[in-house]
Amino acid sequence: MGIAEKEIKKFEQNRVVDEAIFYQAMEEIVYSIAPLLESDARYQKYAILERLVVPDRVIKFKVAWINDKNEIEVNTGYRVQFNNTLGPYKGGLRFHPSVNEGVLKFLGFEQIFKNALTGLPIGGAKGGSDFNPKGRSEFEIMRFCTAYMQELHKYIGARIDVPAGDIGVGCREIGYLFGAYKKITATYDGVLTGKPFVFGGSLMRPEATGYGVVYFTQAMLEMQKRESLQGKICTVSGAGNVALHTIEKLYQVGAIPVTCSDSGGMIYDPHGVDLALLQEIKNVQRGSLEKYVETRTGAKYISVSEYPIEEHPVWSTPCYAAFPCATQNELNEADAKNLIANGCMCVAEGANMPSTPQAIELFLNQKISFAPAKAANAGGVAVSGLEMSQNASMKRWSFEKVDAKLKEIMHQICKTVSLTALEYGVEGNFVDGANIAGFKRVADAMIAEGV
Ligand code: NDP
Ligand code: 2IT
Repeated sequence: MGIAEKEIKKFEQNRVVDEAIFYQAMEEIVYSIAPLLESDARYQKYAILERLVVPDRVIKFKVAWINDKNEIEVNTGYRVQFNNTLGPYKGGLRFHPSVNEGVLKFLGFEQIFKNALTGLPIGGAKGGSDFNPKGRSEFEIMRFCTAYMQELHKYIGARIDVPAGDIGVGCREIGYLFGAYKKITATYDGVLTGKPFVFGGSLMRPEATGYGVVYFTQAMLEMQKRESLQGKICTVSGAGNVALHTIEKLYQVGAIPVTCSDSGGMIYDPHGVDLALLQEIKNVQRGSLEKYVETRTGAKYISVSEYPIEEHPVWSTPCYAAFPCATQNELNEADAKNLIANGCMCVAEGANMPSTPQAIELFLNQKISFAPAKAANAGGVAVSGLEMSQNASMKRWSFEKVDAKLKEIMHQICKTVSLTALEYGVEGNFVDGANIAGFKRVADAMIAEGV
């Protein structure tokens, strides 16, 4: 390929604003809230939906930085500030090569309703970059974060917009981003959440999303008079922050998580995955899951190149409850059929929108206890909200205090979602329950704030 073609290809890659994923998220909400729009004319009169589906602003910028070979690399940075009716914009940053405006619009849109469900004063946003952190040195990550913040700092603030982590952005990256913000602006405030504990992070923020998913699942199963997770085989996808803390909490409640996965493949360990080994491989070595079977010889590693077309073998593993914790659309109709055929009774979404609409339809039709992401994984952003409270009051809370509050919030969300579903004639449908309850809270506040 000649230099001109190479340059054109680079432009091509950056050209598309693929909104399909955003439409998927939007359609689900619109179908769920249709009965509400019909029953209450105010929502149409004040054009709530028309106003909600358009972000307040999409900030897109260049991030030029220098890699370890002294070469200049250029990435695209974004922040989608979707809606700040309930409080400052709030939502994570994702560093992954698949990031584009459409992906961040879907995530930011979902975040509005998720954050509303927590009952905390936080609006909805999402941001990130198409930067791929894989294989980068610590200093490259640091330089990228500094360059990214060089632009982002203009648009955020403790009372304006408070980013946090998501895929590819954990405690380490938040630390570098915070350090850069502090140096550029000469201010020390809670402008990001998920910070390391030593400079203002909340205890339990790293654990919050995964623990919250399990708390929500326990509450849902109890409410629906289903057997608890105790002694049950569970399947989990992903091997990042959310997956590992879901696995940790599953063990604590007596369940047996037997799978996990990353972008290269999956592990099936019939006696339960070895969490300490996983933490060593993913958090310390930052390596591939393939290494797991070098130590745990009784476990099986299946590489993505061996996956059957259209199916993800995590979901053909028999289980009582399944926890998709990797990424969007990772569980499709064929996977849902496999889960149901193997006796799965419960699916709880740790990732954002991991199940396709066809998979969700099957779960709901089959009366599977289904916990949608915006309710089930709200524990992460809820503890981010608690971190903002701690920062604003210059206080630190104990692990036990944050854990108790997280549990209370997850139970409260479960109750709200269940009661809302009942009130709108779709008992047990937590998808509609979550969408209606989240929408209503934001919509009523939008009406009260005026246009
Ligand atoms: P991490 O970066 O810590 O982990 C992501 C995991 O998912 C990794 O194992 C990664 O594999 C895998 N993964 C990511 N993208 C893909 C892909 N396209 N195909 C296959 N595997 C993939 O992220 P988190 O655990 O923080 O996030 C996981 C999910 O949870 C996301 O949907 C996120 O939006 C959601 N979430 C996160 C919250 C948080 O507090 N962090 C809060 C609420 C939701 P590999 O290591 O090989 O890249
Ligand atoms: O999707 C999510 O809720 C997150 N990535 C966490 C957002 C936050 O602000 O803590």
